[in-house]
Amino acid sequence: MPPIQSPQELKALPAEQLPELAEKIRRTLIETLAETGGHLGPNLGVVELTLAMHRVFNTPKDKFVWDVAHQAYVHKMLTGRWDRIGTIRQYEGLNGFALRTESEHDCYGAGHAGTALSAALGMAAGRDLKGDDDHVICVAGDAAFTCGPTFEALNNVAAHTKKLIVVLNDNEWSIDKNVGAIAKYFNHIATNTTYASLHQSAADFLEKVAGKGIRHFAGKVEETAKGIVLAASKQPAPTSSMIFEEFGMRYYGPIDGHDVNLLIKTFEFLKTQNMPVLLHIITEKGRGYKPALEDPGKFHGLGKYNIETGETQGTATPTYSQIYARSVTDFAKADEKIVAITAAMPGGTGLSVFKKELPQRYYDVGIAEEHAALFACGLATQGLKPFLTIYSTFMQRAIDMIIHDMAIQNLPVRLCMDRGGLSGDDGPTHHGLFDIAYLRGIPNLVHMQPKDEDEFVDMLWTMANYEKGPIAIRYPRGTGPGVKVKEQPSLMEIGKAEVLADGTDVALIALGDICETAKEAKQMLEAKGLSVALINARWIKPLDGATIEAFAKKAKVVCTFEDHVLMNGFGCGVIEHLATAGIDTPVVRIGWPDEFIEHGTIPILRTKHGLTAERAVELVLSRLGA
Ligand SMILES: Cc1ncc(C[n+]2csc(CCOP(=O)(O)OP(=O)(O)O)c2C)c(N)n1
Repeated sequence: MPPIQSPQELKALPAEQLPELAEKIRRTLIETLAETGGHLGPNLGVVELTLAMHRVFNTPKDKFVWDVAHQAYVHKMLTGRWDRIGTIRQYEGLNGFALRTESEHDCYGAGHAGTALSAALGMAAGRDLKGDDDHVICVAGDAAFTCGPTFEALNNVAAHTKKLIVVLNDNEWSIDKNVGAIAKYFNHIATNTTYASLHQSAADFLEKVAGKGIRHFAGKVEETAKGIVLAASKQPAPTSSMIFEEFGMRYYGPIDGHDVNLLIKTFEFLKTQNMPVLLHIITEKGRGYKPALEDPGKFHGLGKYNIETGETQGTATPTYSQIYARSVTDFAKADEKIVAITAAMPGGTGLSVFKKELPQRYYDVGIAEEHAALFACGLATQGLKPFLTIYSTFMQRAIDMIIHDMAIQNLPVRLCMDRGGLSGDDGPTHHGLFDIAYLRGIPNLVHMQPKDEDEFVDMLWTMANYEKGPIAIRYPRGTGPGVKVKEQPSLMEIGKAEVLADGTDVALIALGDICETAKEAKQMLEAKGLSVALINARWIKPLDGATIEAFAKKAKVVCTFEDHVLMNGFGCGVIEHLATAGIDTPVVRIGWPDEFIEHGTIPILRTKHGLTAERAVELVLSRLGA
């Protein structure tokens, strides 16, 4: 069977060939992602769903809104991008998420969780206002229902449209096992005997769609449904009127999300409905690939793997996330006030170590960064020492909580921002390039970044012992320069930079791991006969004004380095400080330009956008008029 090039081709395929097509899509994904990496498990889980959606609806007229949109690979393949699926997440290749600029079939971009229902509702309301008749279908995973915005949207659905289809793709997993009361609730629905009556209504509605003879078919539906029911639950039944019904949506399900014909018939029915509907489907994350079924967390998203075994390559030196989790867990063993919080990222942040060794002081709150920040504030009022561990890009969700709750009340919450800097292949939705900008202007807050692994642990130790107010750290994805971490960490002096080399012509001031690039620039400038100072800034806030002033006064040009947007970044802080101090030494800056940076490997993107020693040398020399 040749690749499908468009939704029209898919529609022309005889129905009996759909299972074969599903199999082909799975094989393509498993083989391709073994080379490129990517979100394998979620995509293997939505093959039949996506086929059914494209059989019944007509994109781009009809709108598919994918939550997170990490599960949109199959949709990409069926909408003219099959041949490019091998370029996914690579520089100049397909983006790993839905992207409006990539295809007219991607009506809404994403990357962060919990946005789809609100956006889909807005689209439906807009369509209603315009008097159009297209369908809007929102696909959200069970973990999207741990996000505040999803519930805010649910609260409004019934009031704002009469025509919206929401698919709850329930596989029981977020990246890790899904958490909280809502996960339990979905599990009750899926496992409780009351499902039988729900399937009676499934039979009823299918009869309406397909007419007589469907009872026979409905019997099969019932069987299929029984087949997918998980182990019988001893829990009490959920109240019969589902939570979604209370929100004014008609609930259908749960049905087998891998039965493509059942899905097609169901969508044919749902599109006739004149009220918002929610279809609950049960799917398997990693369906069709044993290693992914055995370890759904790992196969949620990963790098290259061996197809036979599912094995991935580890790193030679520990990553910042691993060092973080090991250190904080060790500190917590000696200090019972330390608690760790993650917003659904125990694997990515490394905190699964803390979970395993100190489960009673570990909190996974779900994909709920705003709540996580407030929860940490509450813990801090109780004299505990919360380590709020959230990627820089996801901390964006919690800005108001950081200002309104944490900083104004000066609560000692430790904000630990993994992936501070370019994230690489995930692209613009995931780059951690804004945290300096959004934290720099907040009073009471301390913010820092280490240049290497050993300094990182010293900083974490300093945070563990800091009680005066909120304190933040950013650290990059992956491994650092490989500096060995000493046995006992040392306390650092807050707001004191490290002078790595003295010099009088040029002062290089670098923040974080990009210090390595500054070192290269130093050597290149020295080779041209210049005297070059190198300062490891360490502190974004408070800035070490005295050291910066002293070196700026001596030098003819200052060059700052940061893995952050230049706009309102670290270098801006240096310029601001020097201007206030009346020092007019020119400042040139290395950092990310005022645009959204595409996806690709970090070295490719740093070279393309000028975060290199060569570019620094060029800027410095042109300022010197050399
Ligand atoms: C705001 C935010 N926090 C965290 C993440 C990281 N993240 C990506 S996908 C995901 C889990 C999604 O689970 P679910 O919606 O159930 O879909 P599934 O992958 O199980 O199909 C998480 C936590 C994110 N994308 N956005």
